[in-house]
Amino acid sequence: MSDLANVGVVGMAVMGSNLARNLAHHGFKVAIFNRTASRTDAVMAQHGDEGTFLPSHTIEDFVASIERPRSIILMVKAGPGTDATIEQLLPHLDEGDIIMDGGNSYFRDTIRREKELADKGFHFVGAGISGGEYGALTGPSIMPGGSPESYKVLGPMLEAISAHVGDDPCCAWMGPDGAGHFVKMIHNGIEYSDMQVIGEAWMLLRGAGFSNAEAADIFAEWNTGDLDSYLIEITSDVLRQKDPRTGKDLVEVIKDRALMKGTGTWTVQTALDLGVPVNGIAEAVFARAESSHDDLRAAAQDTLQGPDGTVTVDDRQSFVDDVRKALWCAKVVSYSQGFDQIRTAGQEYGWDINVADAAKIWRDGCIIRAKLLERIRQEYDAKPDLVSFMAAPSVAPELGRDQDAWRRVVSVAAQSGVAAPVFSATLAYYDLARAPRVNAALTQGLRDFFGSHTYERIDAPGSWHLNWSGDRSESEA
Ligand code: NBP
Repeated sequence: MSDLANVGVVGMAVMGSNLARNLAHHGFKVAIFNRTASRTDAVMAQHGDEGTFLPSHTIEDFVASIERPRSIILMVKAGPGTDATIEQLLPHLDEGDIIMDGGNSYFRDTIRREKELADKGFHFVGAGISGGEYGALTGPSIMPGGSPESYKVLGPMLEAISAHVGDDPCCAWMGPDGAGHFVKMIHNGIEYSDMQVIGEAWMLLRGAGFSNAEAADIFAEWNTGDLDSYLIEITSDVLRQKDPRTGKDLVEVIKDRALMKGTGTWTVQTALDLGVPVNGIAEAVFARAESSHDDLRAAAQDTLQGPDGTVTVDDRQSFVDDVRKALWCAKVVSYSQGFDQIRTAGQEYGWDINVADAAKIWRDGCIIRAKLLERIRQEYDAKPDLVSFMAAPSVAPELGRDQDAWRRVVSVAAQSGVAAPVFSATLAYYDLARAPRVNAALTQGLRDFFGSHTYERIDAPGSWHLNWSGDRSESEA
């Protein structure tokens, strides 16, 4: 048997080291390398006995320690670090070798890198990996994109180390070049809206006088039903946690400024490019931005008036049920928007993404894992060109059933001064989509008035213009 490694991992920070250990736990021989050698040494010192690792301190030795065609996984900080690492590797590689970038790279960078490397005779796989450090170690959700040939080599290894639902691995080929990183980007966009709707529900419960411990119990209860998901589960943990320094609820001593690393912003930027309305995800990104806009908040707190966020509730249990239903509806619509963006991008960029597969591999291992994903999988499996998950035959009646509660919650939030941007934006999206007539008719009339931008008629084909400044006659444009 060869002494060479089956796979190499570059980047021994938290994600790379855990992924390398996961590979080793599954019987793969793993070459490891990190720019700063001490990190490699630390992995060997702490975990070297967990499997077969081949550590190297130089990139030449690292490449030489891997069997051909080589599979090399990059787990380095996304951006210039990824390009720098590829540049260092290239002189030592042979035709047909595979570089997989498992970082959170922007999908357009992945498209560029895939082309550059394909021109040089190498395979480049952009793979989204979700699950955080624990997932990387015990089974993440993996979203690879690249050439089908490279998936033939990498696929069995990635599927082996991924999370599983029954026998189904939470790893599937998403499509060519940037498809994998695109799908991971949408995963993160949905993660933003998921966390925001949970936060909005918490603020409403808090405003109605529920303690954090009581809210934790409510979230735990919700986690036993349709809302069953990892994020709802850990919400209970975070709300129950006491601050080790003061003994207060930890959540009350954490500064209310939400930070971000960019994938939510990319999701919204790309949605705008594609013309896909994802207002739930966008409002979640903007809510984080507003939360950390210190100057704006200080100025507003000094000057702007309104209710103080206290929610007056007659029947506590009915209110809790309403908030649960509003959370469910807003979550369904946010996921629906994200999947619409995947479907549209698949068509627009020629990726032909199997949308059901994206739902399938998010059912476990990743941060947005949720019971809802199995339903999304089933709907797209039954109808791969499904236009909108929220309008699917099994989903629409449930939204119809719960929408009264959703409207009550949005009204109560507005009247009480509790900011609920995703609850309300998703409701507006729902109403805009289902209304037989929307305000766009007047928008087109105004556009034609001031800019001769023309309008379409409901009773005749073509584009039309009214001579607004003259005799107001109509002509075909
Ligand atoms: P970081 O994103 O913190 O990156 C640190 C690693 O990048 C270290 O190994 C560092 O080497 C290496 N690196 C840097 Br920085 N610049 C480099 C360069 N110019 N050349 C070579 N190596 C360079 O690590 P992480 O949190 O483990 O994440 C790794 C990747 O996985 C990232 O792309 C991240 O976005 C993605 N990801 C992270 C999570 C998560 O939960 N953390 C989840 C999913 C995906 P050094 O030791 O020499 O500085």
